[in-house]
Amino acid sequence: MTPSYLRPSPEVRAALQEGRPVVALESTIISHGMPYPRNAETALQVEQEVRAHGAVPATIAILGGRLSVGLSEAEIGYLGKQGQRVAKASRRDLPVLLARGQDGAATVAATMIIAQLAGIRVFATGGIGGVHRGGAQTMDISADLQELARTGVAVICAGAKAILDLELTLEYLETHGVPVLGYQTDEFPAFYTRSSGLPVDCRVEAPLEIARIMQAKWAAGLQGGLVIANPIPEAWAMPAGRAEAAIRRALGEAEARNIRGKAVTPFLLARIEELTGGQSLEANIQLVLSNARLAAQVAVAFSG
Ligand code: PSU
Ligand code: MN
Repeated sequence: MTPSYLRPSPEVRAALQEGRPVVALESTIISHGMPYPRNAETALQVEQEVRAHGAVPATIAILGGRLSVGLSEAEIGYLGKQGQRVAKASRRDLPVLLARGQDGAATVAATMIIAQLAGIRVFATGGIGGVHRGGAQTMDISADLQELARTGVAVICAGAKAILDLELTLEYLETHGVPVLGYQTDEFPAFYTRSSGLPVDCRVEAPLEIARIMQAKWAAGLQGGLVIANPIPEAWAMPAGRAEAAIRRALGEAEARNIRGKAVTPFLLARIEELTGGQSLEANIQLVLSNARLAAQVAVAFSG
């Protein structure tokens, strides 16, 4: 990919040139993860949270066929308003969007690729994609996992969305050599809830410790990313039974309506929000804010 596709904002470009901490943020969560206008409001709040903790936010999307790193308020509003009318762009979608000069919202995988091209090492999101339930049969495995295996970015998330098979997701990450660090937890969090009953590889207590592990991985020439799993703040965690009941019902409906491919995750998130009377959306917003905070702290430690 030639650098001419890359379009960093002046602020992000200056921060990177001066070695200041920058945090990448994805945009599929805006267009496909939450309803308008909460999606755009949340994206702006997340940026503020990154700033408040000493780093420069870089929300990433494909706009007019350019890999855009650092969006304006108007561009974030546009993605929010467009919602699912904008393409959900993962690694396989980038060539077409670039060649045609089109727009796309970047998934975790695409955001990692673009962050690495721009020189950003820390990325905050809600939850990574993973192996879907029944994935051993359907082979529905998010491209996010492959990307973690090959692209050198640390992804701060609240675990993988509980709509997935978390056990298989962790197996996949293990096979592909991706470290999974639990931030102040021994357990892999399950997005809407703090625990899954599944252990992380290693518990870490502080941002500096995370920065040292990132540094060691890449200095040793080990390619690929890291998962930093940060459980949803206690006050916003959903009762496990409530989350699971909504997930099961939404999964059944997706099956009955024959929803497939990249439409699966957005459908499930929207349905779970309806089924929980908006509680899952509040949880989602709060965990993203919490991840943005930790990511800024990690970016500050890593740049020091
Ligand atoms: N996490 C959220 N909301 C989201 C997503 C993640 O809290 O909308 C998005 C991310 O962009 C992630 C994508 O990369 O869902 C995974 O989609 P799939 O399962 O189709 O790979
Ligand atoms: Mn999929």
